[in-house]
Amino acid sequence: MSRILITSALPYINGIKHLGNLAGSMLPADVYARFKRAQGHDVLYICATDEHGTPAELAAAAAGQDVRTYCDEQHEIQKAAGQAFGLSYDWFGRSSNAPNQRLTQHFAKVLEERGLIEERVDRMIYSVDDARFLPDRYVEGTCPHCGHVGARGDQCDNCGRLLDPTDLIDPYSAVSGSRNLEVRDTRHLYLLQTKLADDIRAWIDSKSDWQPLAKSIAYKHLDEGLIDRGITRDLKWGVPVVGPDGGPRAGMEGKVFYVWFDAPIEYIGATEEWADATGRTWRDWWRTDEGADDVRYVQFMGKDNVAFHTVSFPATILGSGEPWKTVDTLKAFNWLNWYGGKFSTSQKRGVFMDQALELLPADIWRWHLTAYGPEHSDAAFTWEQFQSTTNKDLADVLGNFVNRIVKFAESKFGGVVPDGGEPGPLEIKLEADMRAGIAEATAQFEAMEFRKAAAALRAVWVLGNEYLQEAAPWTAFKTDVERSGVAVRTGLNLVALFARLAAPIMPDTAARIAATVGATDLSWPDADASLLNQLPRGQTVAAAAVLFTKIEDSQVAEWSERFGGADA
Ligand code: B3M
Ligand code: ZN
Repeated sequence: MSRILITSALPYINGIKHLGNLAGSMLPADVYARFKRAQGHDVLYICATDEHGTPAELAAAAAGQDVRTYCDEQHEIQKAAGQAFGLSYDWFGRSSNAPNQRLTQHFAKVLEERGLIEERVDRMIYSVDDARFLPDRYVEGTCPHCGHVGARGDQCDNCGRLLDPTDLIDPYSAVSGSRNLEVRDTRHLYLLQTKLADDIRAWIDSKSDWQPLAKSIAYKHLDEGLIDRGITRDLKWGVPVVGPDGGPRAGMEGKVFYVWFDAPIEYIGATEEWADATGRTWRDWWRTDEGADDVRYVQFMGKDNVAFHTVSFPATILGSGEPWKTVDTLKAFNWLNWYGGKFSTSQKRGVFMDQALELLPADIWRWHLTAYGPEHSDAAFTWEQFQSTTNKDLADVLGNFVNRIVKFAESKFGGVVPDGGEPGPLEIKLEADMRAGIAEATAQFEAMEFRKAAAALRAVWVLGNEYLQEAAPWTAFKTDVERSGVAVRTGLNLVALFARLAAPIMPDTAARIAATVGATDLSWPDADASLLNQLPRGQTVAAAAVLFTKIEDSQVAEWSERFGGADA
C-alpha cells in the first residue's frame, strides 16, 4: 500500500465558505482521500485556514475585533463546518501558527542566501487617515482608460485593464474613503522568479499526468514571462519579516510576508502541527531525504489558485535547493456559480456551508456537488437541477433499491439473509456486470474524474434495479421460494456492495445503507473475490428509516426566495 499526501487549497479565514469553495477543492479532496483510504492506502489529508492578508485585517476591523481574536473564532467556525460536511481532514491547521511562521522565515532566509531574494524600494500609496499603506486593490478611483468610477488600484473591472494605483484619477482609500493619500517609498523583498523560470518550466514539463486545466494555466503564466514578485507587505498581521539573526530586519521593521508567500508553506506547517498533536513524524511526508520520496502528493484547488501553486510556491521550494516534496498531481476545478452569477452574502445569492446543513444532510450536497461539480467547465448551481438529481439518483435509484429489497426480505424471509439455492445465469451475468461497473468507477476515481466516477456508481445502482426487475423475487416467491430466496440474497448483497461504493462521496448514508443488511465493511470492493455472497446467510436485515427524502417543489420555491433562484 502507498503513502498519499493530499492538500486542499486553504480557505481564507474571513467568513464561512459557500458551496463553490466546497465543490472546487475541499470536497473532491475529501472524496479522493476517502477513496484511497478505502483501498487501504496510508492517507494524510491536510488543510488549514489561510489567516493572513488584508482581507483578514479588514474583516476583523469590520467585526470590531483584533485580528487574532477574529481568526481564533473564525477558525473554529470553519473547522466545525468542515466536520459537519464530513471533510475528513487528518488535520485542519492555521497559517498563523508557529510552525508556519518558522518555516516561512526559514524559506525566506535560504532563498536570500541563494541570491533569489533582493530588497527593493517601492513607491506605494499611503493613507494618512488610515495610518497604513494600502495594497493596490484597496485604492480606488477613476479609471484613466475608460473613466469607470470605482476602479480598483490593481485592475479596472469595467475595461479589465491592469492598473497601478498611481494611475487612478481622484484616488481614495477603499478602507475609509479618505482622499488624504500620499505616494511614499517603502522597502520590500522580491522573490526573483525570473531566475527560476527554466527550473519551473522543466518541473511543469515533467508532470505528464496533469489534466489540461492545471497545465494550461501553468504554461500560460510561464509563456507570459514570470516577474519578480514582491513577497512582503506593510501590514501588521502576518509572518514577521526578520533579518539573518531572526530579529527585526533593518529598514523593514514591522513588515510581514505576503499572504500568498506564507499560505502554501502552511501545507507543511499544518503537517508539523498534526505530528505535534498526534505524536507522528512529519518530515517523512515532506523531505525526500527523510523518507518522503515514496509519498504521492496530490493538491486540489480552484483554477484561480493554480498560478500560485505552479509558479510561486514551486519557486519557493525549488529555489530553496532543499529536498522538499513538490506536488505530483495537481487537480484543478473550474467555478461553481449561482444560476450563472456570483455567490454573495450581501446580495443573498447562494448557499453557504452552514446554511446548507440547515436545509439538508451533508451527503445530499456531497453527491450533487461531486456528480455535477465544476470539473472541466464552470457549472451553475440551480435548485431545479439539485432537486432533479437528488430525487432521481438518490431517492429513486439508490434509496428505492435498498428499501424494496430489504423490506421484501423482512416480509417474506423473516428479516434474514435467505439460505439455500444457487446462483443462476442471471446472477452470473450480474456479477460480471458489477465487476465491470466497479472497475469503471475505480478507474475514474484513480484518474480523479469525479463526475465520471459518480456516473459509474449511478450506472451500477441502475443495474441493481434492473436485476430486481428481471429476477422479480416477489413473483418467483409464488411458485419457487428457493429461487426467490436466491434473488433476495443477491439483492441484499448488492445493498452491502452499493454502500461500499457510495462511501467516498456519501459516508454517512453509506454506513446507514450497510447497517440495513448488518454490514459494516465500507472498504473499496475492487479486489473482492466474491461480490454477491459476502453476507452471512441468516444474518438479520432491517429496513432503515427513509434514506433519502425527495425535495419538493414547495421547498425549491421557499429556498429560491431565501437564497436566490431562477430570477437571481
Ligand atoms: N486562501 C483561497 C482563495 O484564493 C486561498 C488558497 C490558499 S492555498 C495555499 O480563495
Ligand atoms: Zn477601465
